[in-house]
Amino acid sequence: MVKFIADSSCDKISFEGVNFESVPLTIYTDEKSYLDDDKIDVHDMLDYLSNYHARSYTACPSADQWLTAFGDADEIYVVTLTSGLSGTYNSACVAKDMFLQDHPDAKIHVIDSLSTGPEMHLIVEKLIELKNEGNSFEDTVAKITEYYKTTRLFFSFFSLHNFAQNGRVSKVVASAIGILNIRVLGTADEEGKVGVIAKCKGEKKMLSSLMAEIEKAGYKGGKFRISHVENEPLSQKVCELIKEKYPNADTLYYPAKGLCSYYAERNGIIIGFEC
Ligand code: X90
Repeated sequence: MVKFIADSSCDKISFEGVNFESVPLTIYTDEKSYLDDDKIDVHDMLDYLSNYHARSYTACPSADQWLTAFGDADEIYVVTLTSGLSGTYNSACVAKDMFLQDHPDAKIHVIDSLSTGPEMHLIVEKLIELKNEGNSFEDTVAKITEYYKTTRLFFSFFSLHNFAQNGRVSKVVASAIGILNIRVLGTADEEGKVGVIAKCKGEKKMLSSLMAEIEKAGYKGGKFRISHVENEPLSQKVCELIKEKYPNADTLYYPAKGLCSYYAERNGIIIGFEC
């Protein structure tokens, strides 16, 4: 049995007709926690956090959570959040070693996306496609390894507060964002960390910088995915701009789940595409 698994930063609970499972991260304050599973109420979490002024943080899945998801599958593909910012990849690798001790004939491949959200979505979509084409485990691993060198991730956020309070970007980088209608345009860099490209004043400036970056990255009209934190209008606008320039582009947008919503914060959008 083939199984596809991603942590919840992939922003998907299911892929239609596919044996897929999402493994949740958790968002915490000292008072409350939100497990990022199919029952999470993201809107409530965002409201709660905007009124909560003490420390909040997140935690990656435990090896046990991964093991439970592996279940009794014998060909397993796992896609994780970047190891540059989270222990998620590491805990999945620990679980893999434990699983193989008990299931020596199983095949399991863990992919460090060096990214998150929509870029992970693209990797899962590609894995499903490769298996549907009848590729062996070995060929699927070889092909997916090439594939995700050609995908990119960008984002536009109004705040980097939660990144800064968790030490995942420096306070200097985060400063001046969150005031005066400034948005930060950034990317997942080569080490799978947050790369800030520009601080843009206003949506128009952000959109023109974003479109320039997408072109510079080598986008040619392939798959284009956006996960957004309660910002459907902006997602729609970006998809329209993409379609104007690349009429055959395969675009899709959808709401982010808990983990990405926590870091991207309200109105943030995260964009993944094929180059
Ligand atoms: O607690 C943990 O182990 C989770 C830490 C997660 C940190 C990163 C989450 C990113 C969420 C923002 C996307 C833009 C930055 C991408 C850089 C790779 C969404």
